[in-house]
Amino acid sequence: MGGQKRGALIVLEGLDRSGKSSQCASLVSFLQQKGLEAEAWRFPDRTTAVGTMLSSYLTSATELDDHAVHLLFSANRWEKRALLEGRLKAGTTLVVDRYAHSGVAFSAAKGLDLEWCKAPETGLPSPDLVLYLNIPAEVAAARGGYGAERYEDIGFQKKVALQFELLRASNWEVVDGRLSFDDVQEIVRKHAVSAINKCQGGRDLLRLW
Ligand code: 2DT
Ligand code: MG
Repeated sequence: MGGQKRGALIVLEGLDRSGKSSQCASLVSFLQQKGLEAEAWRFPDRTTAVGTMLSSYLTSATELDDHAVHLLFSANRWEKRALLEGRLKAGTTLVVDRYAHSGVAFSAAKGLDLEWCKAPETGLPSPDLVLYLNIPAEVAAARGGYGAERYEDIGFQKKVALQFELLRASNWEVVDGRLSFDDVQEIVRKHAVSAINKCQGGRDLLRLW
């Protein structure tokens, strides 16, 4: 046991419009109401200098080589690493909307080599739990439609889904994203609480991959 009770690194992944952002917000409120320390995070973090470049790329204000933008997305996680680990060690659970898995899946869907895409993420803190909100691209697209950002296109989202499948690992829980908001919420809460308990019980923080 010992004194250190760290927070859990919980990541929500999935296609655009799979429900990640709403479920992240709901999960953080739920955990805080239970008296736990919890924060909502998201990647890309568009507030940093690197994030500003990513945001301008995503809105198509600028063009960048696919490899270069991949490395910028990764750099955007590395620049937050010290803060992220500090929060976890201080006992705060982080609920993160997208992480390295989106980084790899979106770039590999463009045709970049999967192993090349994974390499720059190596050594980042590994999520204790990845909640993958699984939804067919057609169903996601029908949910009020996409915005105007890059990648918000059914054909591309289907390719992303195939790449996500290749990344599934033992720390993943696949949740049926077609269920009602409340049903998804209940499943998300159950898995999150179990992950937090394991971390408080002394589970080590692991590294990707
Ligand atoms: P949001 O719609 O969640 O703001 O994401 N993306 C995201 C990547 O290509 N690589 C990454 O590392 C991350 C975190 C997914 C904006 C878009 O950016 C994509 C959708
Ligand atoms: Mg988006």
